[in-house]
Amino acid sequence: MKQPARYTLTAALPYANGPLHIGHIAGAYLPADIHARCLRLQGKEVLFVCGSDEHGAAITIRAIKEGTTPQEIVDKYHAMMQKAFSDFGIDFDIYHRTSSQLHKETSQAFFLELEKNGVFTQKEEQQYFDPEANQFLADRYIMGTCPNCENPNAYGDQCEKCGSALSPKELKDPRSTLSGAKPILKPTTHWYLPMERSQQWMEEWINTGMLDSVQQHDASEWKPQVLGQCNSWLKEGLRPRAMTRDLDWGVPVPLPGADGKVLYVWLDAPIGYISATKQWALDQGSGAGEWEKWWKADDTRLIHFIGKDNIVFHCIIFPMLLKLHGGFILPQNVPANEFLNLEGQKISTSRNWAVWLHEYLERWPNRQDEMRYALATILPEFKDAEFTWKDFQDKNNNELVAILGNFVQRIFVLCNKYYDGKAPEPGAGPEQDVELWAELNVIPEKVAAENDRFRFREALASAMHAARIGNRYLTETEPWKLEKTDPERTRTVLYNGLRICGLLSVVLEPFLPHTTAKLRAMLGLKELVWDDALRADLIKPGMPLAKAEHLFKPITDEEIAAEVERLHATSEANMATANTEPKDPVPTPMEKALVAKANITFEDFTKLDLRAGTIIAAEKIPKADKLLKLSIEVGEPTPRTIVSGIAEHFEPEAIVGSQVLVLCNLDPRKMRGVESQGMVLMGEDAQGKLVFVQPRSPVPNGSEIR
Ligand code: B3M
Ligand code: ZN
Repeated sequence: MKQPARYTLTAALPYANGPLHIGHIAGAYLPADIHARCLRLQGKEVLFVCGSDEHGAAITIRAIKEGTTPQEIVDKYHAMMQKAFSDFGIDFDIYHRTSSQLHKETSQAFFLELEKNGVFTQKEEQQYFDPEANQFLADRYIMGTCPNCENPNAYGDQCEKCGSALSPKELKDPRSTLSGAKPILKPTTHWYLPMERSQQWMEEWINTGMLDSVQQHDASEWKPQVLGQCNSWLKEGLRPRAMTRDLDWGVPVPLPGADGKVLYVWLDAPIGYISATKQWALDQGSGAGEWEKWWKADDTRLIHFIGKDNIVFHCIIFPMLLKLHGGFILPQNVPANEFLNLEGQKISTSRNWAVWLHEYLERWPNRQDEMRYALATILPEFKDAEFTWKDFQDKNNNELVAILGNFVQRIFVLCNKYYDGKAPEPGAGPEQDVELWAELNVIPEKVAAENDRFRFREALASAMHAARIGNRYLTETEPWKLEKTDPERTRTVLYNGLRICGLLSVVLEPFLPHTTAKLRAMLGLKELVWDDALRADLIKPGMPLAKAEHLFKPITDEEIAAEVERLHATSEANMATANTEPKDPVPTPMEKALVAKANITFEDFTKLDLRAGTIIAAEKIPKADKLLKLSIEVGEPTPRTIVSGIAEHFEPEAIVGSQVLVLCNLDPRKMRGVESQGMVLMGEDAQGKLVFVQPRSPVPNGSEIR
């Protein structure tokens, strides 16, 4: 693979049909922004593009609901999202929109090139038509009863209750969402992308990174859940997919005989990344071809930041279109995030169970970094994560205030007190504090490496570690006492402290840009670059320092209670005026445990060696209150020894003879000197007492559980 000369970073174009909430931010925009900022600081050439997705049924349906036109909807929400992103410090190079003329031209030209390359097939099919609204009904324009779970409010493309993918004709009792009328079938012609023709190279490209015998990416760097989703799609076999729709809102299909047809929104939207790049190049005043290197040069690294619901579009369909068009590079990585839940429930727009970004910014003015921090520490990088206001408070009070703010505050207070607000001259003895700097010197490198691997939670933890080290150093050296006995050493300590502030103002910048700007201003430093973090002369003795200032202030229990109350109140108010929209089911605590884990493939499941067994002996392990040593017959010549943490729930004698389910291929593990060769599966009853998971009627020991 070529060394990258530049990075094209994209963040999913949000539909301009509603405001942004913190789930969107944690899914795509914050990680993308952290990545972009971190690369830019390292002097890398970066273009970070985004914009509003202004086409598709998501928009027109919203317009119907609000009793207005699609144009008004997109104008309203585009402006709102653009402002919220900018106020929150998401630093796009351009935030464009797909309703622009430039985008229309770009996506039409793209479509025509595909048509010229013979990529599409045309097919006439019977499709649902609303005789009252006089319109074909695509995707979400049609609702009916799910054939799988009987949910009466399933959409034409998906049932949100059971999650199954549907096609409109599978729905029972279909109805039009436009008029409520019973739709009729009418023939219509569409342009299809025969995806099956690309099955082979697609499989190879995704899983090995090889394309036309060139190594394009390292598949081991792709997240397992991204590869998993792609492969489960590929395994089902790619099928033709319609790339046009009968709609009057969208980019018109630029061909004769295609009146009333527009490009499918998932063809149109990703091309929005390209048209945004073109607009950016125009805004720069650079030549007409300037945009091309960001999409065509083989030393450009293209990375798409998205949420997990957009994986197949960015990993399979868009790359396929780029390749079939020709001349474009394919994404190097698609580090999709999982979902963020909120206070124990799925975020839901329809139930207003959300923290809306623009409202947060209003209610918490100038507290962007507090939310950026709380979200960055819980990014759903590998599995769903959960935001709670309590955690937001804890992260602020226990980390931002107590660790980062406190450290900076102490350094500035002491420098103001002892040195009249100037940086001190360090005392002699460079051999001092060698260990301190050995620990600090590796931090920028670590943060950068974790950023490269899209491990932003770890990167943030590594950056914050510098503040922890700083606090520990102050606790050990106690400069406030030392000043009386050893002013020279005190000067060194506080000089080191200022250098750590400088270091923090660089390595925390990708995460907390508002705070680091403040911190740099306190230090009297201008814009910094990554390499400045460790520059020995960053802090010049004698340079003036600002007055000590608290970078963060504690958040009270009352403030948090008000937020939680607000969430419940607005969401319940919304439910009282409930409309016909399907509701996301509220998960019980047990369901919560389930949704918190990422999907696995069937293959993953088959890796488990699960068997039925019978406990033939049980005894307490001396000096271990919780552990029982069990002997379990699982159909092998000798019984297995399994150490289980159930001693507080069962008397050993009482369980001998019980049939249980055993995970047999768990790595053996020694506990209290006894090797445990597996694990007994347990459940919990309503009182929290452990119970065995047992077959309903006895089965032979060793029977496979599947
Ligand atoms: N607008 C879906 C979404 O907002 C869609 C993404 C387009 S990315 C090119 O989740
Ligand atoms: Zn269903």
